[in-house]
Amino acid sequence: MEIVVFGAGSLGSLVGGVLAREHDVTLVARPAHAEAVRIGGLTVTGAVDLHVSPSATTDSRGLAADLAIVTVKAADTPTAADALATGSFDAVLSLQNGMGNEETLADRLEPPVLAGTATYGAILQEPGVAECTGQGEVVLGTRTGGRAPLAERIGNAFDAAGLETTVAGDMPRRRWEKLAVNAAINPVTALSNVDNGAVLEPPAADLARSAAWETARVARACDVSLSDREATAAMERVAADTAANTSSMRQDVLAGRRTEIDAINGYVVDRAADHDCAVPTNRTLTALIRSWERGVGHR
Ligand code: KPL
Repeated sequence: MEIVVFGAGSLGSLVGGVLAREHDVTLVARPAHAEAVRIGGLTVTGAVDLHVSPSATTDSRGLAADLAIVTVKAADTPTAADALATGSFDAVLSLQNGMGNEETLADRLEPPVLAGTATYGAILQEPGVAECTGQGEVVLGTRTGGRAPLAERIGNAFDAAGLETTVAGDMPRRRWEKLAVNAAINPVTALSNVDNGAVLEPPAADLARSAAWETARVARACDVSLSDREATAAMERVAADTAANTSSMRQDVLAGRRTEIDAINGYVVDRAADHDCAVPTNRTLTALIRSWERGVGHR
């Protein structure tokens, strides 16, 4: 299968690297990373160990493939969609954090857009080298739920490359579950500058659980069946599997980049307001990260 990974940072490089064992992969990446991959190939270390030679480019326009996997930050989704619209793809799959990305892609693109979640821990160590800091899985399926041959085909292609993949018929629920995972782990680890495993221990554990419970409550208000226990269990499973990982939001803060707070906890706060739900933990975490973003000039 020909696959373009659009936004090959840490997660995109890990996923693209695994897929390149079996498929014809092109990474769309920042200049230094694209150049390093072109010259010396892509190395993945840690829980996944491989060296592959995918194509790599910084030119995101006019690409063609069977599948485009979108792994850009949530705020960059509109720009990614506009660039993808200049190319030709049979399907598009979002493996991004936060809510709203698939809708943005589907509004701007003709090919079918599938929903996906990824719970791997990943860090881009240097140009050309990504580290897998926690085994996770990819879950994918149709955006509104239900089964589709296209999703099965993509799931089989991922499996053939050794990427742990589940094709799910309940993506709306899975997306909220992943939202609870990110709402709990990402801002707590970013604000306290700790690895993901810290949310399993006091004093961070209470805060993380509270963020996950609130997210589950808002999911139910939006008619998505996600219990408090399911949300907490998913968050604790991912935190244990990626205990040594630096969450993507912590990576963003450490690098002085804008975070995905709006698409994660900010989304929970907005949907809570629609349904008159109280979400004090998500509101506080959102305000703290936004305040940091404002202080460094991102707002
Ligand atoms: O999605 C992640 C992230 O860091 O954004 C997890 C799965 C929590 C891994 O750190």
